[in-house]
Amino acid sequence: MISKKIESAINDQILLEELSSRVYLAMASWCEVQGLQGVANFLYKHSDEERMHQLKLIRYLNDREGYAELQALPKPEIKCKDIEELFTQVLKHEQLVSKKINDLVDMSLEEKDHATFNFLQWFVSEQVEEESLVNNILAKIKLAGDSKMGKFHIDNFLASLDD
Ligand code: OFO
Repeated sequence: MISKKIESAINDQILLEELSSRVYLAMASWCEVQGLQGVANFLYKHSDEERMHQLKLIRYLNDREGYAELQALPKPEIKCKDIEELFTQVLKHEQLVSKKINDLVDMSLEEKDHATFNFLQWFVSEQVEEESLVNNILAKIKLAGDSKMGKFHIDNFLASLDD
């Protein structure tokens, strides 16, 4: 049986993962209409991954006799002039998610909920991978520069990533 405090914090994380999925979906659509199909495909896949994270949390909470309750989502606003700005926003978002996961881990220890602590370790590792991936993409974008050829290379590079 999970405590009400942890149930509520996991429900907040479920909302954040769903929001991540939606933000990346909106970003993918924005890239697609700019002709950046490789970047769009990468973000569509990333959006699906976030949906899987949400589902993982939902099923864990329900398995622990909690109740995963969905909440309303805000409309994602895409405000960026280029893909460097877009991936800078992705990095900031992932850093926020990492912080929230760390807060949840802290709470699980405070509450002596070892099952939740153990469950969250997957998310801790996943966030390390995601931040590293986005940092790598940003470094490549900076290397490629502003030229049309640079954008073309980045689009191909992201199309080749398995995410
Ligand atoms: Fe859910 O891993 Fe990124 O945010």
